[in-house]
Amino acid sequence: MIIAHLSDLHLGYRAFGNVEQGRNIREADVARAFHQAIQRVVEIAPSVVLVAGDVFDRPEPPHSALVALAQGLQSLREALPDTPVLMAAGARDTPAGSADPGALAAFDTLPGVEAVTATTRSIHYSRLDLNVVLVPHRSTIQGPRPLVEPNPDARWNVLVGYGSVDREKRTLVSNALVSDALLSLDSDDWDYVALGHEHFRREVASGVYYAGALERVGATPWEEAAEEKGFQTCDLESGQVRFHPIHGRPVVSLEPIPFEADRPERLRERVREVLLEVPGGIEEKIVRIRIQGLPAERMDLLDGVLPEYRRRALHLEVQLDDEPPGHLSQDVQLSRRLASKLVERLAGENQNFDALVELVQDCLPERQR
Ligand SMILES: [Mn+2]
Repeated sequence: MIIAHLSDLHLGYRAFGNVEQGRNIREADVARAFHQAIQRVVEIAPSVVLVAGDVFDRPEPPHSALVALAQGLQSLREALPDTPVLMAAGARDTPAGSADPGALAAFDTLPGVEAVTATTRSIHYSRLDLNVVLVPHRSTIQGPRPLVEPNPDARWNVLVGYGSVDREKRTLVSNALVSDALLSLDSDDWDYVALGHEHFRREVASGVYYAGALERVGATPWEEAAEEKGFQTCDLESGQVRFHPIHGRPVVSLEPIPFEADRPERLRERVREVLLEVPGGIEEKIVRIRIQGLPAERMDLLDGVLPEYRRRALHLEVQLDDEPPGHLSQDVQLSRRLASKLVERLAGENQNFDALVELVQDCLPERQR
């Protein structure tokens, strides 16, 4: 029995302000990645399709995002009429007001679709001998703590959840750091755990996976430039997991160019060289160029060189790094100091801040090793 695991679709995501035929180009990219994924799912024909949160990019998605989701669900229904689609809401799908179910809840009314947005839901498919427990974001931030148990009568038990993982305790941690809602991810209990929230695909514990986002929808796409995006399938009988890449818009993060103060005119040349060296060109790509040691008031040195490349790329970001190569930048030192101060202060506060303390500690360079 094959299950498909998608997450972090972020339908309705918009960035960079490039518009084509009235539509934000990145929003169209994200919708295209979703439809590509749906086509691939149709070819694979799994027994069930799981979406582990952040279906939409924000709690009030644009209408175009609702249409994109409805079209995707319709394609699945037509091609795979017997395959249930099970979605658990992520933080992005969850409005702040607890009485507001969010747009995703409307899709819960469709036959063959479960869109779980408020409380944890357990669904048993006797035809498939499968039980799926879906834990939406809201059920982890509002008491009482969700009751999450496998069904002993089912051959297959699958958990779908949204949040961060505490690796030591093997538990799912809510992203609302004030709550201590935890649930066990013990692999003896579950045949597969499908998680959402992290945009990088990875196996966090045996049988516990983040499928990652379908496109580079984070605030810093550069950090995901080399990361493949897509979704995952698992054959529960053999335990074989497969990743299915989705080809979104290319993101290029270029090696930093050191500014030579004694030869300022060299900078334009270097910028041109670096941009021309991009394999396949920069056309229609999202590109970041970094320059080390260029004082912000000397940006005029780049006058005349950037517009041409800005026209060719979808987006060209110029980042000034004041870091001398090989040293810790001022910024890093500053965030390091901030992190230690936060830890000191929060340690004196009440226990609800444990998770926050942990998070800040994780940011400290000492923990990164
Ligand atoms: Mn997300």
